[in-house]
Amino acid sequence: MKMSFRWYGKSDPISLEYISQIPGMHSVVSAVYDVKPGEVWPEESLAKIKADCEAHGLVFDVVESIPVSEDIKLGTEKRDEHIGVYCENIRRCAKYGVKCVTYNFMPVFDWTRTQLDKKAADGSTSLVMYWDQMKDLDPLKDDINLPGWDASYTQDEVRGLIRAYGELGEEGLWENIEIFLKKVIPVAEECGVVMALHPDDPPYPIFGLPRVITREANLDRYLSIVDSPSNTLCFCTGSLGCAKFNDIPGLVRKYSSMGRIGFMHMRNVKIMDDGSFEERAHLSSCGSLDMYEITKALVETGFDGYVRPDHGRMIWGEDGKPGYGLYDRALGAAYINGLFEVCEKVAGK
Ligand SMILES: [Mn+2]
Repeated sequence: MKMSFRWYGKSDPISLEYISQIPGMHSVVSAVYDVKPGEVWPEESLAKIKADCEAHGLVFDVVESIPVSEDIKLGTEKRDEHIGVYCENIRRCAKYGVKCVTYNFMPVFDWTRTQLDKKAADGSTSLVMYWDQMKDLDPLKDDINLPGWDASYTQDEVRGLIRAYGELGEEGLWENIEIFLKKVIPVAEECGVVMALHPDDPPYPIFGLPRVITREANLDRYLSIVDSPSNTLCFCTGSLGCAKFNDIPGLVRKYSSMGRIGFMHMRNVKIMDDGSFEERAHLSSCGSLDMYEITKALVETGFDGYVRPDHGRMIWGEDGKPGYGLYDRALGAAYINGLFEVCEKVAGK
């Protein structure tokens, strides 16, 4: 596996120097963040990220994300143009050494939490989703500003999008996924790029929006639409793992043995009795996921893709982008490195 770390570019308070000081760090996961979905990424921006990473002994070979525009997801009249731009962005990334491109198919909102700085007993903070804070919210009636939601939409635009997705429904979304994959995967194959689909977070419908990247049957369906080694999952343990119906080590073993995991997001999550969840430290004993079994499944199936520690807590007085501080993610990377070393030695690798 290749250990990696997400970096938000020059505006990220965490420097590439700090990232390079984390033991075993190989790859930087980044993107051109100042271009809207549906627009072409300037080559100079990609060249700059590549050069900055190389100056610190790191490799820029994973992109997270090239966003899929709402026009592609909804299948509007701009769809073909946006898919063309998407393919061009894959070609440009490949030209600058990118091997893996992450993306998702979540309608409107990338992820949903009710609080980004929930304080634990030890004083650390993390992202949480509590159902008692969600259950009475109706974005079609009320103005809602949940943390992390795209503030560039007005409440009326959000309502318009929610209605459009309501009309599209799950099968409509699947049709648009199929059109996208059939155009994009051949381009990725040509360029030697692996596309890695991030699951929906959390993996069930929110506010009636269709969300389909949620469970085994749907992951199977997604991968079978274009049966190619370039059509893979970004297997996010915390996203799929906040639903009890997903057996995470079992799914990792299955998809890794098929060669269909391009990228692993590794983090732990604690599922509460009512289905609410809290992001926790990476260690197995801190949450509901068995991180050892997950790593063992990867090692025993010969996984050779990218791994990154996903969201961390805020600890040691650090202040910054929720989930994306330095300290707890660096602890996560060190822990995951340890798990891999043990599993590889036990497996005689
Ligand atoms: Mn993730």
